[in-house]
Amino acid sequence: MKKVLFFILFLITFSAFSQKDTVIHISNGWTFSYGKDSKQYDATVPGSIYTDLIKNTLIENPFYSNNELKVQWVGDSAWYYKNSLNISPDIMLNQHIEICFEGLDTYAKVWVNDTLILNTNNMFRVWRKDIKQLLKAGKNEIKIEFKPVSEYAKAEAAKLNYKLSDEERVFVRKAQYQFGWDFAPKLKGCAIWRPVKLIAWNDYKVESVQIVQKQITQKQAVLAAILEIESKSNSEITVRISDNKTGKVFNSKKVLLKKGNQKIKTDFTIDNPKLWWCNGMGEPFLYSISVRTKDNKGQSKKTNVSVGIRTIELVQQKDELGKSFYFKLNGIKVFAKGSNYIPANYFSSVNDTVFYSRIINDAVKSNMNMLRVWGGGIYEADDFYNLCDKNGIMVWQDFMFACAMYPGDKIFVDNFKQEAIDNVKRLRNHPSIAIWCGNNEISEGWHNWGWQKQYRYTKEDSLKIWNDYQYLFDKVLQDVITVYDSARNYWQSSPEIGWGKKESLLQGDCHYWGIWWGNEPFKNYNTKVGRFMSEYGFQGMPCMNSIKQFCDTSELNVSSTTMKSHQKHPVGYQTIQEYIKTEYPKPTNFEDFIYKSQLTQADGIRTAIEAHRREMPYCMGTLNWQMNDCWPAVSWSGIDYYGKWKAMQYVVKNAYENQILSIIQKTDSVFIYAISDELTSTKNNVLIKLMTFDGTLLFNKELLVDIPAQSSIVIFKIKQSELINDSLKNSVVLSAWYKNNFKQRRAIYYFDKFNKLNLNAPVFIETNFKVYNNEFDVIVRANYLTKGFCLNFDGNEDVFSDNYFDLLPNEMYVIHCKVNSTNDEIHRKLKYKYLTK
Ligand code: BMA
Repeated sequence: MKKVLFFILFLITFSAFSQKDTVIHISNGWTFSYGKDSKQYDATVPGSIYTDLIKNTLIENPFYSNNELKVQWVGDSAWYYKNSLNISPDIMLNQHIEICFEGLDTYAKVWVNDTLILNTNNMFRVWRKDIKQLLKAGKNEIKIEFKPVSEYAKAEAAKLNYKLSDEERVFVRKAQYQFGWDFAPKLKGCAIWRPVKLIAWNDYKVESVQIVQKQITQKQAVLAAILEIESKSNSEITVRISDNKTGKVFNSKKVLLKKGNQKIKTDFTIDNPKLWWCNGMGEPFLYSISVRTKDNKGQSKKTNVSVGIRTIELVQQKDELGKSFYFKLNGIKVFAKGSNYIPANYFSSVNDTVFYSRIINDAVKSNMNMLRVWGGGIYEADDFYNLCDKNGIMVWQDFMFACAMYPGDKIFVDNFKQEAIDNVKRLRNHPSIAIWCGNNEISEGWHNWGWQKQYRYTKEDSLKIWNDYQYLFDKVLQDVITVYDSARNYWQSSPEIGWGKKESLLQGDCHYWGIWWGNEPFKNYNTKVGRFMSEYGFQGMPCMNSIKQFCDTSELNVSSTTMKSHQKHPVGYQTIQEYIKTEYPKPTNFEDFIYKSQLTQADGIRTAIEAHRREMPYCMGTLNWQMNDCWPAVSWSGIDYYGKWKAMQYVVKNAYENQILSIIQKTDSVFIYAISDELTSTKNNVLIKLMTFDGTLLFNKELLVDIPAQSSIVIFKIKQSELINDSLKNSVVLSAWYKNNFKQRRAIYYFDKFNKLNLNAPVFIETNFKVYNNEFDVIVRANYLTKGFCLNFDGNEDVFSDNYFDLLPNEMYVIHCKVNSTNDEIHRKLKYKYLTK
């Protein structure tokens, strides 16, 4: 009897608990049209006007050829979207029915049953409206009109008596790269780019849940759940915090709600907390915390939050050289290794998840622990940060401003303030977010790029523009962070100081563009090392297979219309060619140009990363520009739009291993460094060899070295004259590797530029295969030093564990390939190339 009673009680409690807000996704049934009454076409929501036009075969794909030019009219036109909402009588019983647009890009008017409910002006904001009074049971109509952004930008520009920028983008709160960037086309269309929902609720609404970490020790984490609640009356609710995995209730308490908006705080503790660590330092452990409210009517509302318990702080301490700039995770210094990340897909929508998984997976594979979400892009969707949380990728999060001065009028500032609030509230529970940063390269631009002269500002103009800047980033944004996410670090602008100034290497973060933009040689990376290198980069071509996806075979050369339109840097090809020339023989054809551009890019990035890591702890971070592409293009990326790795990405992966060796020549001596990000000291045997290119051993040494935790030390130093005489300079190779770590690519050093090396073609190159479990190993060996060895399987170069490496004479090198293939197929499809004179 007792059991039955318990069961009935359980059922009642359960059904009572299951009453909650009703959320209806409005994703099906959308259509769009060009003119108000013209023909309707199927639309995908979330999506964008460009992707809708492509799907309906109304325009050609703007990523192909130079179609970008043919579709500019899309961004200059008005577009209309509509849908009908079928509301059931049940839903109408709710006291409130709210429509929520998580992203409207950008100037949209929204009508429900012919009543105008919204007039939007910011792609990054969430737009909500209670529309209960406008709805009826049955069919309802929703209509959206998007106006082109230029109209608004022009009107805003005309209000100022000085020119802020040549670009209209500064007036429009829309992803800045969509107005054209040096890696992106100009396609400034409109979009319902994030989900549209109806939320039906009664009595009270939980607007947001924030989990605050108050104190963390090994024994206990003291946390608080802060619920932002809008209540329609005075009432009582119970707040219960529990662990979704174990069911453990951390706290349950009754609270009185007052009519109106309020914050409810519930403290709770987790004993012996498992901490969240970044990739390479430990497990990124996540708790799944349930925050549930229940009122006297039995109505319950639940929010799940993934919580990573950790402390993360930005440490800036004065020292004898300047000021440190590094992150401490759970009290331990972290050397940040990563990349700058731009939108994964030009036309962002929730479908980005596929792109996100691939990119975060690549970040982990590349031994990264940090990505910087760059300020000319977008605040990414929740899935991006969920994946970063899960995989231990820390995020440097810019706000969406880049490379220009912005308006300071009240409407603009208030609009941005709400954008900042929306996004900070949405993202603040993610343990991966390490820092909020105000903008990309505005402070640097203002002080160094000559805008004041270019736009002929008077003293007053300059003062006004700079004051507006300071107000936006030092006051408005700083206040938003203080109120909504006070525990997180805030940094006004990346970088703090421009790369032309020597102070940029002494404090703050640094974007070093002396190489590429300043045409300096790669060797300058060795000396231009700041405290935290948040940008530096060099372009490399995408691989041939990728290029063929957007370029007709008749146009496979850098002067073709298509190849020119997919290179957005004004002197991009020229710069690549100049740098290739300094190290390599002139490319013989387009394919050879692709190959040598990739090797050149890889050389540069390797030089930079190793230099940054050698200078640890002076330098505590290296984020190359850039991880990915938002469309198929020639750019600084290591991974192209289709996910194909360039040579650079292999270098990045190897150079970001926790332990590496690095060889460098300073004046008359050669230094070998051991660099370790391990949290404990290690003992390693290091082998050092000097060989002629045909394999004659000239010098051989084995060292047993103690490498302290998180350090960079010189383990071997020798005068060049003791190692070789000048006549051997161009025919020997010095190498060093950890004896017990074959995974680790060895450090290789040449005493001359590649085009001066005395290279002969190897007489033989052997390739053997070992096939097992749908994968195979390739074992290669050459009798002569072979540079830039590059394998491809059926045209794909990025299916291997390593590629684009140098083969030491007679060395057996094993490369793993994750392709299911037979011996026979491998024989036919496995090809390789290497550098020849
Ligand atoms: C960096 C970025 C971008 C730009 C890139 C390459 O400084 O912040 O603005 O695309 O350089 O030029």
